[in-house]
Amino acid sequence: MVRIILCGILLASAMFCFIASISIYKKKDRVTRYFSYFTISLALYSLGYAMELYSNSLHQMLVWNLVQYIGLPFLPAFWVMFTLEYNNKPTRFITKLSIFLIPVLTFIFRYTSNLNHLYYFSVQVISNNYFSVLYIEKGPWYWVNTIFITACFVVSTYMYFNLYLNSTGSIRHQSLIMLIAALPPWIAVFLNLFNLSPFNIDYAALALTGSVILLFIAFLRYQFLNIKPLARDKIFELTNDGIIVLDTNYKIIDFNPSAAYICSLRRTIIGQDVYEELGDYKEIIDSILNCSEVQCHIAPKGNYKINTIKISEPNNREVGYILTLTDTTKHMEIMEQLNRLASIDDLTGVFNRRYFFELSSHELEKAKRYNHPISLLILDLDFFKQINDNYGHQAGDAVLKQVADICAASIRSIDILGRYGGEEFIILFPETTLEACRVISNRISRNIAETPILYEGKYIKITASIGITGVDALTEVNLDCFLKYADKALYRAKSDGRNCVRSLVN
Ligand code: GH3
Ligand code: MG
Ligand code: MG
Repeated sequence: MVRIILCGILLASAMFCFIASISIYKKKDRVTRYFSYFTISLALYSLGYAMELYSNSLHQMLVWNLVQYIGLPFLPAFWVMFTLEYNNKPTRFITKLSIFLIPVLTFIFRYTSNLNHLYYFSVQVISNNYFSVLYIEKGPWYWVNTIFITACFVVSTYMYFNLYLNSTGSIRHQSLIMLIAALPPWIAVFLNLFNLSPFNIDYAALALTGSVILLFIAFLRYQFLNIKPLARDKIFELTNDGIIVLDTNYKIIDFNPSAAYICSLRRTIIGQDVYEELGDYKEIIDSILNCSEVQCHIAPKGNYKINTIKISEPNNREVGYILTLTDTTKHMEIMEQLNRLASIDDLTGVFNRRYFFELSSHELEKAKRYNHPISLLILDLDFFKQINDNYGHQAGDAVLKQVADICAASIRSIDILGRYGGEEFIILFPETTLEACRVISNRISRNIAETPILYEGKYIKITASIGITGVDALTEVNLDCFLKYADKALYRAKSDGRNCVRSLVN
């Protein structure tokens, strides 16, 4: 009875291994292929061993023993190859050859054992209450093979242990399962080595089937033997982007170290509601609710772009959400710097013409919408060409800078100052009537005339002519018209002898 049960288990194992091997062989990657070869070798080994135990005569037993040895010698080699591939350590042809050298010789020596007695020295049948088993006097190559098997399992177990120690997250979980799967063969090796096996039976086939079942389940559940999920996990662990995974009930399933850093998360929040745990980050919640991209500042870490995307299965069934947090602090700083550079006149530090027009159009729109007064000034330095001619171009530059500073110091923060042309400046005064503008313009004119500019030990005197225009309430939004009037007023100031302010009403 015990014999039938044991043979039945072994046959069932063989059957399982055959089916497992065939079902995973379709996958093209090398890891799966080696696992498949390992499994088919184990199937042959289990089948041969089951039938050997079931046989009664020495002849029958030896025939089935030969069937075992179609698979058995290659098991450790396929196991090592599988482990190497799983650990992403591809082997060269010469390494493969040396790994398979001993198995091939074991196969040959087993099949020629009667002639050279290298593998089995002698074989006889012994019986206990339950079984007839082969009693083998081992030949020298048997020990070589035993050492080889042990070495293969030591190397594999070591590699899984190493992977387990050096990995994090789900790679660590996976490598733990691989480590556990590498352990059952040790029990068999141990029992065989010290002749401790109950009923003198070799339990290796059963132990290895245990490993295969574990690996096969892992394979089905996690696509275990595929390098892709491992690579994806690595990216998840190492990327600077924060990633938070939610299920459809908005419970936190997982997050990576970057997300932990950005939002100061602890592992204890896994399984908790995201609204409770991240409720303080209003923008993050907005992004989740609308499945959209938002910008937010997370103090003191910086500025982040937050995006939520749905995860769906191939049949479009929604299974959760991925929240990504991308650091945009540097990007924003550079953009700000670029904007500033694009809007400022290098020499004088005031707005350039293009940016002045952009801001001014906006202000004119506002003035029209709220029916508010607004005024404009154009300032042209008098006889500036002579400054260049008398003191040099660089002196002229220094004068332009100084005049820009005087203008800037004479106006309010809401006024917009720009460089209109070579030695012309322009100022838009929101919320300012023409009369108020005239007062400010006179002050600016006076300040320029009364502030001689020191350049290389010499004082340079300069005056400006100013044309202004303005309205108490804007009816028509037209910057061009405004400019035309101010320009005409300026022309009048020039023809009235310069160093004065003239106005023209719109
Ligand atoms: P007016 O009183 O009629 O305005 O006489 P003006 O000499 O100021 O007028 P004009 O337009 O003839 O000369 C302007 C001069 O400004 C000519 C040009 O060389 C000088 N200029 C324009 N841009 C710059 C600049 O960036 N730096 C310097 N140093 N000079 C400049
Ligand atoms: Mg000019
Ligand atoms: Mg001039």
